[in-house]
Amino acid sequence: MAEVFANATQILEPFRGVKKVTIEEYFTSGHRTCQGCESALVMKLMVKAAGPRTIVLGATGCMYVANTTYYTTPWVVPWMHTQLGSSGSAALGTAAGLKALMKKGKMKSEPINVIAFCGDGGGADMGLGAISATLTHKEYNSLILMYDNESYANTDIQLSGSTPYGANTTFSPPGKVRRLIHTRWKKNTAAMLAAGHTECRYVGTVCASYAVEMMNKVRKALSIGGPTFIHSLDPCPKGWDYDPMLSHELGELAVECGVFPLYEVEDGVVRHYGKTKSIVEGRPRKPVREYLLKQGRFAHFTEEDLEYFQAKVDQMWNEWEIPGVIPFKKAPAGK
Ligand SMILES: Cc1ncc(C[n+]2csc(CCOP(=O)(O)OP(=O)(O)O)c2C)c(N)n1
Ligand code: SF4
Ligand SMILES: [Mg+2]
Repeated sequence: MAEVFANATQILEPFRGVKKVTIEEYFTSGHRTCQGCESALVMKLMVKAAGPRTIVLGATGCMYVANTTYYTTPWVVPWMHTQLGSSGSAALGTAAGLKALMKKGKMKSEPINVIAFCGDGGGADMGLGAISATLTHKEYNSLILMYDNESYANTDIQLSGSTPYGANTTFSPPGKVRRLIHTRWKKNTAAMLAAGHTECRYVGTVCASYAVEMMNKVRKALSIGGPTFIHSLDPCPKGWDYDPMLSHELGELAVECGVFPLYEVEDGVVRHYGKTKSIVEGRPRKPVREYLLKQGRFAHFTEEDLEYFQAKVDQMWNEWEIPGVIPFKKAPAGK
């Protein structure tokens, strides 16, 4: 009788420094993403961290379209496209399918990583419900990675729930009568998913500018068991309108200015990482203007807009219950 597939995951120890990172690549040449595309780097690091016994499922978006030109693909591991809002369903269905096949003895019983990625449009907006459902099914191991380039980039940079306040997109072009068309604050997606799914064992935020940390979070998410979620902030030269050589620097600045905090929530415990941790411990944040004014999508910002943006970011660090993560506060006693 076939061995019954339990909830075993691969043992993926963290890479202890850049020199220990494995050299094999599972996302190679054969894609046609823009020069300086940070999301392509995220794909490469994500699957390098996961290793060869991995299935990758990808929702519609730049990382599907630009990576699957007819007759060519950069994916070395098995890869499948799924509908724009379906990264959650694809992750859960694939994990459940593998488990059933192994249980019936129709395939060898072994831990196989299941990773489903989605963009911010596919994850923070359209696919949020399916991701939420998947994060409650603790008997199936999978990782959903949301690569956040802060727009519906593939269809020419429409604004999403992840687009920053005031940014110029094809749906929010600044005009003479109204300078700012997009005046909603960006969703706090990772923390929302962590707070709302108390049995999900791992939620983390990453940025490929901090590559080893990013890969180690992927390895932890795949090893811990059950469904997990990672939110990656990805500078996008086309949508953010900057010189492609600045991608790495902009990722660093997003963290150093406190716009994008790096943290994880593991079994209900929040841990800040790297420069975010230093900020929590008192290191001054860089002014957000250093980050915003390097990007053409904020070129119309006035001093007043920059001050508003700075004040909102200050609030995250000075007033939130858990800095940069959880905004709720308890009402004072008796109120
Ligand atoms: C249901 C559905 N609506 C619209 C589209 C058209 N569409 C394809 S890719 C895309 C943008 C997706 O944005 P995001 O998830 O942020 O990924 P990105 O393109 O930014 O990588 C859209 C709207 C689609 N494929 N399916
Ligand atoms: S539009 Fe942005 S996310 Fe899409 S391929 Fe170009 S750089 Fe990458
Ligand atoms: Mg996007």
